[in-house]
Amino acid sequence: MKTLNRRDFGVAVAAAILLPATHARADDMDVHIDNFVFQPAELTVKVGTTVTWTNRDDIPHTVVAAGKFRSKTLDTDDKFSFTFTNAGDYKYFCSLHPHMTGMIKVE
Ligand SMILES: [Cu+2]
Repeated sequence: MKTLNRRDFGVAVAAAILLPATHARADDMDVHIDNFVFQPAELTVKVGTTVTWTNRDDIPHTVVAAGKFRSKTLDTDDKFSFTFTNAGDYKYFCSLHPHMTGMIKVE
């Protein structure tokens, strides 16, 4: 029977510690607002994901999904985060520029 040497054991322990953290971080997604467009406009995520919108425009924007979430007015580089705890399609828009729309699909 093969025994783990000291180095293998260290790697196995490090992997066991690091993998869950890496996984949690991968679940967080970003949407940028650039030139009056949500990018990506459509995003598919798993339940429990936190999505963070960042306004990269010089113009204020908001992120609003009727009855679900509503950001304050985001100035340049302001962020808004929402954690999706239920599956479904979340259509959202900018209340200042209603032609700006996006969708988060949570599955
Ligand atoms: Cu806007």
